[in-house]
Amino acid sequence: LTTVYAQPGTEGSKITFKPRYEHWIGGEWVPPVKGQYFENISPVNGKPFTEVARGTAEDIEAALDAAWAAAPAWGKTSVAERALVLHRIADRMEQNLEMLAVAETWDNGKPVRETINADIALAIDHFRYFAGAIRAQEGTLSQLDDNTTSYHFHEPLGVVGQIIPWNFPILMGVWKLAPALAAGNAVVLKPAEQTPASIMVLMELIADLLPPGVVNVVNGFGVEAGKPLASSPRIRKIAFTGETTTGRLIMQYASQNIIPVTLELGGKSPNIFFEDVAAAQDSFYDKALEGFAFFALNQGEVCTCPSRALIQEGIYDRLLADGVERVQQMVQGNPLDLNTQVGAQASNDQLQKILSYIDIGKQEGAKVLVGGERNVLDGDLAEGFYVSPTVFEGQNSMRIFQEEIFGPVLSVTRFSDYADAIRTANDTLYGLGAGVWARSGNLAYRAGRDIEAGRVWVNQYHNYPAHSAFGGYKSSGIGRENHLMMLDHYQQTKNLLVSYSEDAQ
Ligand code: TXE
Repeated sequence: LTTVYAQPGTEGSKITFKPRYEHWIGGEWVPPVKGQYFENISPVNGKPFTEVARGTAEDIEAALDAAWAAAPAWGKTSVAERALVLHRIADRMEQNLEMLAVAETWDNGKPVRETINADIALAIDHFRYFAGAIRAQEGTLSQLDDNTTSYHFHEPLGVVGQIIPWNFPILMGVWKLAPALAAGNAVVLKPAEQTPASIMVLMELIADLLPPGVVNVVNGFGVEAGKPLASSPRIRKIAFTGETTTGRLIMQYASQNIIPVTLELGGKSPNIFFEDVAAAQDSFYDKALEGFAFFALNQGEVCTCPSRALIQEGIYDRLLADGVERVQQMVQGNPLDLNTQVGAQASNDQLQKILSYIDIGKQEGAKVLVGGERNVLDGDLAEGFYVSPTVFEGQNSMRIFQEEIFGPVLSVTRFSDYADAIRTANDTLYGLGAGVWARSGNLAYRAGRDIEAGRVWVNQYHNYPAHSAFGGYKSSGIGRENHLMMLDHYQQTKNLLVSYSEDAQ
């Protein structure tokens, strides 16, 4: 058994992983039909700590059976009852916040100060938000004439499929689960093979709060378990977060069954610093520097990672020098240490991908200002997957400016005027996030509207409140997550057109 503490001896932050996790189907642990398992490795030390059921189409079928058995009754519960269930889940998570945070850190490699303050805290709030949203949702009624009324009802879809990535395993799971459950659907969810354990810890924690079969989790690999789920004629919708190329496949599968798809895909988000941020050396400038350094948050494994910094000429040298200094001060180390700001990459594959992009950047002639290598930590952590936060200076046409690296790697370039800034910002396949730093409200507003991205942060970055819509323009996806508009993605509209006339028409 692997027992992990954030602060050894603190019972509240202790998690003991099971030696083996089966699938979670119909409210029970169910072994995989084919009897196969895979090792789950902690990025913290590069060593296996549990094994996990390796799902196949047969397991997906069993999960769909359980979900379809549960869906009708769940869809008919009152909104008050469903909201109460979501509140109870949130309360249970809150009572176990540190334990969940440590489980997430061990599975994914991210610092525990983030899992405590962001991942798990945001997930809890997400359940609460959708508990409220579903109670406040109303249908519509129009009176077409004296005798004819047109009602619009929201109805659940039935059973939905959800496929999530490894960068925020619990939070991405909850972003999808909370609205789906609030809307009255049953779910089959497939976590990422790199981070299968923490979500199972969550399932075990909330097992008694949900009717069996309302949430089912089948672990496994993309083609073996994800594809049979996404291509099943027995789901009424598929929600996916992951790579853009996988998103294309998901759309193809869904087209066979004519079901709705929501996709949250890659990004290459610009972070634009206009000259007026540096009017004086004050706290606003300091905040902008923090914004510059946000590329390393979550080790850069964030779809909205502000991985391209565009700095206006007049402040270029000063802001870049101060920004690099800020990056040098970042504390990288054991993710379980509460002081650690930058932890480990989620997998060895991801580590290798990032290192290869660092090589590509060097070969392209970009200049390394800080970092640019693997960080080998001492002792037990020597085999963990750590990359030093890296800042490159180069041009927007380079691959390191155009391709998603998904690591703590920032590519910086300069711009002359407003038009140049917007042109460079939009010169990308993607359109997920962007940052604008400016004191002038008019300038910030204009830039916010001119950037082709679903989320533009102004004078802040990496803030994810449940009640702000999140999603991509261009190749970054389809549909939105968060916000009550999300309920639309998990409901269908029933129109009841009624004549109350007693007369023949
Ligand atoms: O993604 P995949 P990977 C980006 C990031 C990263 C790259 C590769 O740049 O380096 O993608 O990561 C499941 N049918 N993002 O390879 O493959 C898979 O099992 C059905 C950005 O991990 O898209 C996992 O559960 N499912 C991103 C999920 O899809 C399939 C977050 C994501 O894996 C499948 C993650 C298939 N054919 C990576 N193939 C973001 N937008 O935040 C794979 N899967």
